[in-house]
Amino acid sequence: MHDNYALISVKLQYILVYEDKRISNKPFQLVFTTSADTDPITEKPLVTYITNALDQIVLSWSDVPHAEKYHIFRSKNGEEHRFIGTTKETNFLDYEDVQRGYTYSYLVKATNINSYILSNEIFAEIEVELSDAINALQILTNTASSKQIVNIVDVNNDGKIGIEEVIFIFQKIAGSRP
Ligand SMILES: [Ca+2]
Repeated sequence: MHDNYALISVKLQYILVYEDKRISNKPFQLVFTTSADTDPITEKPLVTYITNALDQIVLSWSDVPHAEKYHIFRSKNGEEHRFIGTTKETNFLDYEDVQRGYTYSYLVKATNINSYILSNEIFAEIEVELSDAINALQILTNTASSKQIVNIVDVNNDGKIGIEEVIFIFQKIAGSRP
C-alpha cells in the first residue's frame, strides 16, 4: 500500500512538472517514505504540563517507542475534545485562545502507520488571581489604561468583561467554585 502511494505521487509530480514545461531543465525530486516504523505502539504517552508567564500551556510527554507523530486534542471547559495540532516532538505549546479561569483537558495520540494509542487525560488551568478581578473592575468602570489586557474566561460569552466575570473571579479565589 505504501509503495502504491509513492508511485501515484511520483506519477502525479511527473505530470504536473511536464505540463508546466519545466521538465527539460529541472529534474523533479522523488520522495520516498520507506523508513516508516510499522511496529505496533503499545505504550501510552504519559503527559504532564506547566504554565508559563505568558499564559501559555506547555505540554510534554514520554517518548513512545515506534511512534512517528503525536496528535494533540483539547477540550475547553468540558466541551468535546478537538484536534489542535501534530508534532514529531514530545512537547507542544498551546497558546491559542488560552484564558485564565478555564479548565482545559488534553489528550495526546501517539501514531504510526499501523497503530495508535491515546495518552492519559491531563487537566490544565491557569488560575485567576486577585489582580485579574481588579483589572476586570477597572475595565468595567472605565478606569483601566488602554494597555491593560485581561486574558480571563468570558463567563457568559458576550465578548466583553462584565460583572459576571468579576463575580466568577471572586468565587474562584474564594474557592466556592471548582
Ligand atoms: Ca462576559
